[in-house]
Amino acid sequence: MKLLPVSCNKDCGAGCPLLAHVDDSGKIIKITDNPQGPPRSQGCIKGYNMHKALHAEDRIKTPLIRTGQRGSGQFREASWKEALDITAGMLEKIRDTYGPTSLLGMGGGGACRGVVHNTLFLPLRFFGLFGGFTLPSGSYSSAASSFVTAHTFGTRNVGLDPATLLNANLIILWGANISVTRFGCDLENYLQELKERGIPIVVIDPRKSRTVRKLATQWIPIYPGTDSAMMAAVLHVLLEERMIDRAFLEHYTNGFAELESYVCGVFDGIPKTPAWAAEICGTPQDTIRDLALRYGAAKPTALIPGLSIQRTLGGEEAYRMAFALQAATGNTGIPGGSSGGSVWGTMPRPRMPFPSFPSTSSQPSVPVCKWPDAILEGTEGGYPTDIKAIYSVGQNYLNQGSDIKKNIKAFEKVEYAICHEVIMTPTAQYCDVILPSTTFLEREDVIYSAGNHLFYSQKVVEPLYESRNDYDIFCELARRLGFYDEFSKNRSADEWLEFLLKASEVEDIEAFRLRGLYLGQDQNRVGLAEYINHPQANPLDTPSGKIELSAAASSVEGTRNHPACRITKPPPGYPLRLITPHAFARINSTEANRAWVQRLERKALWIHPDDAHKRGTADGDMVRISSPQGRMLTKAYVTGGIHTGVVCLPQGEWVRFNESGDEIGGSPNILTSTTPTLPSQGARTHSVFVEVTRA
Ligand SMILES: Nc1nc2c(c(=O)[nH]1)N[C@H]1C(S)=C(S)[C@@H](COP(=O)(O)OP(=O)(O)OC[C@H]3O[C@@H](n4cnc5c(=O)[nH]c(N)nc54)[C@H](O)[C@@H]3O)O[C@H]1N2
Ligand SMILES: Nc1nc2c(c(=O)[nH]1)N[C@H]1C(S)=C(S)[C@@H](COP(=O)(O)OP(=O)(O)OC[C@H]3O[C@@H](n4cnc5c(=O)[nH]c(N)nc54)[C@H](O)[C@@H]3O)O[C@H]1N2
Ligand SMILES: [Mo]
Repeated sequence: MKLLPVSCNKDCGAGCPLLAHVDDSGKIIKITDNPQGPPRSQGCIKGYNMHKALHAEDRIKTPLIRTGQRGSGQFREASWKEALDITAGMLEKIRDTYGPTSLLGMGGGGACRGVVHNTLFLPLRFFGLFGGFTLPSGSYSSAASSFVTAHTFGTRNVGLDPATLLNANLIILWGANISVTRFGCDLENYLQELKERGIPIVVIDPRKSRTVRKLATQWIPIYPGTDSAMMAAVLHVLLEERMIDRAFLEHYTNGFAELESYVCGVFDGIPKTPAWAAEICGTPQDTIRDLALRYGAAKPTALIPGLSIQRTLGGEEAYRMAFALQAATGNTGIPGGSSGGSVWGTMPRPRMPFPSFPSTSSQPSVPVCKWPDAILEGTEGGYPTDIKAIYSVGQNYLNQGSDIKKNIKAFEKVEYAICHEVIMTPTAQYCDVILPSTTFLEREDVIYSAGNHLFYSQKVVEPLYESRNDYDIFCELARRLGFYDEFSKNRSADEWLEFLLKASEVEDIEAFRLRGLYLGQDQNRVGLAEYINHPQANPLDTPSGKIELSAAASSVEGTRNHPACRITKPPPGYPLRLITPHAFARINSTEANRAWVQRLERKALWIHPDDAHKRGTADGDMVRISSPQGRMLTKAYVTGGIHTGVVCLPQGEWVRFNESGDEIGGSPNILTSTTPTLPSQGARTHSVFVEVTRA
């Protein structure tokens, strides 16, 4: 039996340090935590099951070429030579006929975060050298928060190392479901420790999430998309009770006066009181007031937002209000406090370069959540290019992008669609060529984690079936297209890794390889601490050099510069607010089809007993969910664990239709819309309005 350090590198950014237990025949028996990982780190069910995915029967085993209609699922097996020749021919034809930017280069949102085997960076390198492409810009995850973070702080390094949370007196998880979404391999365990020490942990969430059940000392239900209103009301109480740190605001921020006037109702005659917010948020005013009083008294307080609160219409404002609250209470940049910004991968990581890619700034781009619109409408619709081909690496955007019907039309419109995949996803079904990829257990790599560390992931088995590394696939295509030398620099993937490790800050590479862990020097970093400690020496890269609480650039045209509450109410006919959170046992849609994942996830619509009763629906009934975009059938899960007026369907299930055109696979993106939140152009998958009826 051998024990080999590996690292899960799924898109929760946890990058968990794990150990593969390999028997004498080379078979992986199980995957457990690597005891040499960083303090309090722990993997989860996703990583522990990776060997099942590795050996799963339904892996794509050979290259496949489509034979039936797009979406029919009819393919024939092909040799690598044939598949690569066909793919290179398609790329060449597109480049010669329409120019390279008619290719939509979709590199995985982050399906794989390896240094070499990286589904985001490798495609950018390839498409850049190909001559250009149309870039889906921003991310589904965090477009709105990234946008306002940059304008407010002038840096994205606003996170923290979780060890610093041990100094906190109060934790507010605002729409953050850490026990599921992780945001690092150790954050959950630090929060657990705080709970054991008696530190209150408040979770604000429309539903009783796993985090509410495991970590919370208080659950505050709220209507989705209304967080900025509750935050404004909290600020109102803090102002009224003189619990504001005026000196801190004066010293470190610009623009608070405007926000204060807004909160007090100077502009619109509406003071943003708890009574005002109670109706908007569906949360009792006493609960809001009590939260504010405890918040004001309990310094240091760490407010940790989920990304959920910004994947809403007006989600930019929720983040801006959170920044303002933390500054107004003097909690920014101190141990035990936080900036109010995202803590996920928002601190520098150890120096470890990756194969570089040509700058994407000169490429035509479309906001990622509008990719199907860009294909369907093209230059006539005001988009920069007419897209003729899709190249997708490590993503399932037909399913994961909003408005699946539109996505299908977009895939049907292009001349060619190509993907690298591990399993036959709904997106792969719509491709002309599918090139089978390896999983991380089949390759050697270093994994970027969410914290100040790196993980080494040894190759445990040789690539199974005929699968190949994405890197090797690109090399073969680059050879056919005439830029192999530039793309590969004549290095194999393993030679790249060696080369990059030598350029990294890791000194003892062999020890790193054997232990699986490299710890950066400082594990107690708080974002913005340098600025807070020495503001003159370290001004922020903002117009005032300070935290810009009222930045013109982060407001919508025609509105004021300060954070404001932009709340969308359910429109007539669609009275329920649907949220589509991330599921526990899988990452996004990856492996949603697998039996062991299905057993762990309830495929059903969460609905409150009052809402179910109004609709004559009982637990387990089939219900029809309708939105302006589409309709679907699923089972009802009637539970007091969700706010009235809100329903919940976890994202990621694979789309399937019955003969009447109803979605029956459980994929909520049949209901979502590509109309983004502005000005960030971010996805708003937690602002979906629906009606539910008994089917
Ligand atoms: N297990 C697992 N982990 C993951 C992922 C996964 O698919 N599975 N995906 C990864 C990725 S790609 C990302 S981007 C992140 C996503 O991270 P998040 O966006 O933070 O995750 P969500 O699950 O969408 O939402 C977190 C919680 O917020 C609640 N919520 C929804 N809308 C609102 C709202 O308007 N206000 C408030 N207060 N709460 C709300 C949800 O009920 C949920 O419990 O997670 C990462 N981690
Ligand atoms: N309704 C709703 N929709 C959402 C969200 C939501 O909250 N609600 N969240 C959005 C968010 S935040 C995100 S990030 C997106 C995520 O959506 P996607 O980026 O599409 O992510 P996955 O669904 O995980 O798909 C990743 C694919 O990569 C494949 N893969 C894994 N490893 C490799 C590899 O090494 N090489 C290759 N070539 N392929 C590999 C997997 O098999 C899988 O099919 O979904 C978005 N969609
Ligand atoms: Mo994401």
